[in-house]
Amino acid sequence: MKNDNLYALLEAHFPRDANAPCLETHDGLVYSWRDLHYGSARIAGWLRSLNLAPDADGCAPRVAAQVDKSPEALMLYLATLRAGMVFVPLNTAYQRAELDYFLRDAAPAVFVCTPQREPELRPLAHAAGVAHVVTLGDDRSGSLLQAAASHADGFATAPRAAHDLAAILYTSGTTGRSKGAMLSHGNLAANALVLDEFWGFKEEREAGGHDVLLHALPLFHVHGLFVASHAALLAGAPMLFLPKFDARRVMQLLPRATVFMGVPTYYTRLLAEPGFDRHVCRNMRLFVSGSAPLAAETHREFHRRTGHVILERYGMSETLMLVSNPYFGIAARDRIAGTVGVPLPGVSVRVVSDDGALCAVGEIGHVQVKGPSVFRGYWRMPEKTAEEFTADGYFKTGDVGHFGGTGKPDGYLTLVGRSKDLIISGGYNVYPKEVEGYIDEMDGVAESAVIGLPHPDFGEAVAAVVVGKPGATLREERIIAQLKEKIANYKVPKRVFVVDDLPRNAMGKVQKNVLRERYGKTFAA
Ligand code: MLC
Repeated sequence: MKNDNLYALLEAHFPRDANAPCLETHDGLVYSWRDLHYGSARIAGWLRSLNLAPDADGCAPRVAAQVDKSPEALMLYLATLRAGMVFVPLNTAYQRAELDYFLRDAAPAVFVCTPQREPELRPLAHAAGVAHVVTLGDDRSGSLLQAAASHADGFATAPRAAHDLAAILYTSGTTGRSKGAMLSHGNLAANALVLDEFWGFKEEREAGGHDVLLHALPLFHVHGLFVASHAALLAGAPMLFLPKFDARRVMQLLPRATVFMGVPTYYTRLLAEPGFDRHVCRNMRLFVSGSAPLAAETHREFHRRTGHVILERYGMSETLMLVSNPYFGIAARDRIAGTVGVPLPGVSVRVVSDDGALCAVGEIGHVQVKGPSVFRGYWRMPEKTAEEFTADGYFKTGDVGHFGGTGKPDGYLTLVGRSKDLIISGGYNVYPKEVEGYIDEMDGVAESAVIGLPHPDFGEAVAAVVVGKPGATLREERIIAQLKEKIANYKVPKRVFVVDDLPRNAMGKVQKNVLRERYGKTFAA
């Protein structure tokens, strides 16, 4: 019987030569495909040896990880798939309160953290009910690999059905409470396969080409963990694996690569490097941008400097990739700056008005989607899940946009805004409500409004406008310092403005548009 475990699909695509390079690290270590396969087998063997039982509702045990990027971190993900368990990757920037919430909510049986944070996080995890806490450093240190070392190189990948859960990815919530998006083996496989074709990996492979992916994204979100890693694993393409994005390092390695994926900040930082030119990009076939809107100006400047047209695509944690500019036909007219492209094969995208009626071409409305990569719902939040789907099964993305429009082909989708109050900073989503909650509970604070302001590096940056209680003296540095202790650094406002009152409309609602206008030039280049 066919095994729909995602690992079985990936493994079937590994190159015949198991000694070929699969991962090369920043310090020159080379891992072969055999190393990846054996390494993940040993960790999977350890996971299985724990004899973990599924939950009462049949859900497989979760493995949560907050670890730095390394080949072993990728092995841990693959091992979790192989063992038939559910992977819960956590941003390394998350602080105690955030982790406490995720661990209680996902209720993992295993939590993997860095050796550095173990003294702080082990008690937190145990208090949250996690039975097994192990560590993994980015230099092959830690108790996870020690425990895995005695397990066999071989591991029979657990049989899984396509609808079985493979991963839970936390996305910040509009209400301030994060939600876990449940992705199945089938969701991940469908998306990986469609991108393999749509972005030319398959054709390249069949033509005897040799793709090399320069992987600079973090491993705890959809973009780096799924889109980029799956593309390379399915293509049998080696990855130049950087621990984090560093423009100079990327420039040094680009001549050895054929594919690069990043958030817009990566592209603006590369363009800021004087030596970044056609010569550096001479062997590249594809640059992909996503997770945040790519400025049309960056798109054009990149083309001018390198001769390459960035391929912008659109997706989210709940849906994986949905819409993409075309790969085939690489003329600038096919990849249109400011649009996210056309729906991927098998994905249905519609734009509807407030009352649910289909919008005409060029008319702005809510973007809704359906397809094989759309998630199964939010972890243990059936009401929230029901709210976010229409009666006919479309997921409400929260993005606002239109098809076609002036000078654009009818099938191309352009995003113009969001119906939810959301900031995207350097490719990370920040919900103002969550940050406001932390500010409002500080001593002396009466109320706050958190907004996104244009930022030359991060696209948008978080800022807060805060009103003090009568007699209280609030200081910007103090508020920022207090927030840094509580929430991930990318959510912390880069500026805090203390004011006497917030502008409100006739209904008493804070007018964030007025604040965005007032402070709009704060981060001007
Ligand atoms: C870091 N900082 C950020 C930030 N990243 N602040 C705002 N927004 C961000 N994204 C903080 C740092 O902690 C530091 O704070 C200060 O800003 C400057 O740090 P830096 O050294 O410049 O940051 P750096 O480490 O270089 O990180 C920036 C970055 C990184 C852009 C390289 O954020 C990044 O890799 N982003 C990619 C995010 C991503 O993978 N998104 C995909 C989501 S999946 P201080 O105060 O300590 O100085 C998804 C679905 C889809 O959305 O469709 O893809």
